Amino acid sequence: MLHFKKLAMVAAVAALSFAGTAAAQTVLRSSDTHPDGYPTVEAVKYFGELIKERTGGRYSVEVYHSAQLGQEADTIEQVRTGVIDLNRVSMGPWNGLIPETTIPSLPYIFRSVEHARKVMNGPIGDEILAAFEPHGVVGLAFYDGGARSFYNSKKAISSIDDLKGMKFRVMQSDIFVDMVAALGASATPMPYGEVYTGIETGVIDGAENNFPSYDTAKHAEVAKFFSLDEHLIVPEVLVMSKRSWDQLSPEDQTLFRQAAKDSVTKQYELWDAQVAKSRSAVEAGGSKINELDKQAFIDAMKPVYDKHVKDPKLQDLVKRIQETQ
Ligand code: GTR
Repeated sequence: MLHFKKLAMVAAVAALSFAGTAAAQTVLRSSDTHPDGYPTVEAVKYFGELIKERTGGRYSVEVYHSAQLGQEADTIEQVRTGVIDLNRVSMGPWNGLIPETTIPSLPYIFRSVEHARKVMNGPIGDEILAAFEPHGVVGLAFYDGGARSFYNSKKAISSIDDLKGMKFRVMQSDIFVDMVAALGASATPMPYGEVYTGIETGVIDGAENNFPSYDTAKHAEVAKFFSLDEHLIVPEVLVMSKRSWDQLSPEDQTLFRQAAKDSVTKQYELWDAQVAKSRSAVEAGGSKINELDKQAFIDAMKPVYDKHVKDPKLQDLVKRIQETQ
């Protein structure tokens, strides 16, 4: 359902002979868990500016940041049923619903952030975007979510042995639970908004995420040890409710898809700047960041692949991603 705020748009009188026309303006509601100013929030705002400009003001976007509309699992239901029009979320919470989303959510599937950008912004990414459509949403674009590493309140992690017996929050997906188990630790799936209190009260020892989330969600205040094992590079996705999408003309659909793609470069720029800014901020705040040898972590992930990549179609996807240079 589109959210019509039928504002009479008084056209700015640009040409002298033009008295002004009235047009219906549709304001699309979009959700994001992150605070205002975060790269994904700003990228969706930028997407909104592009569609406003390119539709002559017929459409615009209002981003409800800071989880105002709920935690990711809830907003995914809202966008699937058409309660909200757009949503920017991680790939993780889609894993139980859309098999194709599990592949870019596998530990160490990407060799680097550059590799992930190349894959997700090319034909393989388009194929994964198309997999959203039978599930009530249209996949518009993938953004960068950087590399995720473990952080905790207890000690620096330098080897798998250090993780034994520890408890980490993960996103709500079986892959992440199995990933943590394969490292000898235990995982508790919980919404992002509960992680700070979870660590503070000792319900969990830590969590795993990228520098911008660790910093802006203030997890750095309660978990000082950030160990760079970079086990996941999970892309972010921008989706539109199929119900809202079906109300767009074919021309507008093409325009929306293009504007979303055009917002990706912007998000990458904002992302790179935010990673550097957040890393400095947490270091200044007293976080201890340590490098480690990743090979043993990579090797330990074999059972996760064996369990989650059984379907030949998914196996082929893994192969093509690994072959992408
Ligand atoms: C962030 C991601 C969010 C959310 C969060 C989490 O990096 O941008 O969409 O998935 O992680 O861990 O729940």
